[in-house]
Amino acid sequence: FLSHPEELGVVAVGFSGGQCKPGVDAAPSALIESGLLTQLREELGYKLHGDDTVHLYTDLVPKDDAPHRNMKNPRAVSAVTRRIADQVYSHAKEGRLVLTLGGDHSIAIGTIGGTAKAIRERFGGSREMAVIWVDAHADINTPETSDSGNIHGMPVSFLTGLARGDDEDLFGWLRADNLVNLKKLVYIGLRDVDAAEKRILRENGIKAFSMFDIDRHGIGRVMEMALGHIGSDTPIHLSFDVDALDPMWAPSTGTPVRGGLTLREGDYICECVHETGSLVAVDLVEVNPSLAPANDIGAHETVRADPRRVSSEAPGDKLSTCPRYPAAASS
Ligand code: Z70
Ligand code: MN
Ligand code: MN
Ligand code: MN
Repeated sequence: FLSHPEELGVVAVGFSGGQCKPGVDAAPSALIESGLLTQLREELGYKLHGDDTVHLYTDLVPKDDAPHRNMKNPRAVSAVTRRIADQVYSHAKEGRLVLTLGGDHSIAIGTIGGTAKAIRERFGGSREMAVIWVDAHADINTPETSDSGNIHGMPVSFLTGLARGDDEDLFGWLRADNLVNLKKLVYIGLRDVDAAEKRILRENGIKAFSMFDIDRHGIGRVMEMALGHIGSDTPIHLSFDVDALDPMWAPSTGTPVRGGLTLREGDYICECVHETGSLVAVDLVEVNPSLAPANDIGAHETVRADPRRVSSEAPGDKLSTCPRYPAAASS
């Protein structure tokens, strides 16, 4: 599905407004400083497109951004994801593989919204894109079911039309061509799913492979089943939340959950998806270098960080303890 498989559109998103813990906005710089793009260019031979800047989107963050339908920073997240959708769309429309470095997982509203639209335009509405969502969490709360109000726990509901925006600047910009069919969504790695989310998964018959399934069948069989569900000849957007990995391998993330994927299982998922030849976009999100040990370890090295040194002092998720986004601009 790529007209230029050797070309990579890179979007670096320094945005953390979808949740309450500062630091996830520093991930793209940390990943880039640790040599990720150089590796892609020099070792894997990709030709990289896109401006070399990490986008902070501070110009898009409104002064007043009161909670709306229980969502925190709703206008900021809406405006930023709308811009990201344009950036990702313009790469995907050219037939490039798109790599987005987050940022928290709310940014997937933009990345997937952007690729879904580009794929529909390039191949027609009958070739519907699939999404493989690798995560400890389902991120499918609606604003109404969410306990935290953090939008990084809601992107899938907006992307599948389970939640609808209202005003243009409150996710109303999402159109039918930005959305993903619930039947083309597959989860891998789930182990921390809210009760309301479980109901949503069940009632909509959404395909999900939890850690239980990986233990039972092994990652090889799970990938066969996941790709079988999607079907061949279907473009795939891989949205990879680093917290899918066990904190032993990826401690530098806002919500580490024990009992996760090994590094090798995580690698295997990515390798299998790449091997299909149908991969059109990848997100790497929720890396939070500030939650790594306080030495000069890069996000690139997160997988090697000592799990015993994960910070437990990050602010909680209650509305009252969530600093206004962005933390720096409010003073
Ligand atoms: C919870 C919520 C979440 C990541 C936490 C948690 C969601 N279901 N996602 N950390 N990456 O707040 O909706
Ligand atoms: Mn080419
Ligand atoms: Mn997530
Ligand atoms: Mn997660």
